[in-house]
Amino acid sequence: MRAVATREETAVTEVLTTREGGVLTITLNRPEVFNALNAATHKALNAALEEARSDDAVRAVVLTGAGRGFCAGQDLTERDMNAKDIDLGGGLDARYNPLIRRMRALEKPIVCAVNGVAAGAGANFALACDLVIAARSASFIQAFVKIGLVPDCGGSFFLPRLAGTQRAMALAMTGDRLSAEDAERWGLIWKCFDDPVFMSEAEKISRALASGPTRSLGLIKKAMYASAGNTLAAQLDLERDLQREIGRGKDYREGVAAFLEKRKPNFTGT
Ligand code: T3D
Repeated sequence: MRAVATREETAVTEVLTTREGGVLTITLNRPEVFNALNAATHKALNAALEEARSDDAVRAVVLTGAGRGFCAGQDLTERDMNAKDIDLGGGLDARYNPLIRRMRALEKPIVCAVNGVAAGAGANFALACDLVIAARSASFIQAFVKIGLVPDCGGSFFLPRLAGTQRAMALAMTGDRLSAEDAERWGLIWKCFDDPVFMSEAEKISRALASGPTRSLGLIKKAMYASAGNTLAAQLDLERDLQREIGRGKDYREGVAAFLEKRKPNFTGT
């Protein structure tokens, strides 16, 4: 089904969601604090991801930030620094880790459109997405060490795999700012675009994904992420199983028919 392009905006608080055709755009919306994450943001972000999961009309998701920043990580004003026992692990269990798992498990592509600085959990939220693009002026900071913490939200998993141990270590230990151009060069992100065309490029990419074979995109995600913990033998078995499953879908028949008829496929995501 190719959804008719309608523009509909919901929510006016910490997270904005916009629907256009099959694309759900989720915008972190606390621009005055570079979209730092507070409890309300977490709640709204979870709700938006649940909408993306449960609604078949959503076939691609874009995550971006309002204003100059993408996301400055945990809202540091929200923590009670006078508490006798500070248990940051509890917050990760309750809020951050389920979000990262939810993003990775979503069987639809998530494009992260990094519009500005991405720091701390904000940087690692970006890396948890499936395709990461950035405005040329954006940057990535593993800010944790600057406040005496360690990377979380999967940073210590994603970084060494994407950039190699040495670069990952340096980013985490120094908390230095990495430009979008270097992030692209190092393989942390897919591409960066000049600021004036960045959002339109993000729209182009997400529209193309939303008219793609959605189930196949979901299973591509599954295969790629499973490979990190698999042997080649296990991965070959997984690929066989996924191919068996996807080969029974309508989009495969449509893809082959379109190829043979020399026309563009009309994928329905089924
Ligand atoms: O607590 C737990 O649950 C553990 C989990 C932790 C996950 C984490 O994310 S820990 C890491 C937290 N994040 C940071 O440490 C980043 C802090 N922010 C910065 O380093 C800088 O603000 C930026 C590099 C992001 C941007 O720098 P700059 O110079 O362009 O802007 P700025 O002036 O520092 O920030 C603009 C405003 O946003 C400013 O407010 P003001 O002074 O205009 O009223 C600043 O305080 C506010 N802001 C930025 N980041 C945060 C924040 N407010 C609250 N929390 C923030 N994280």
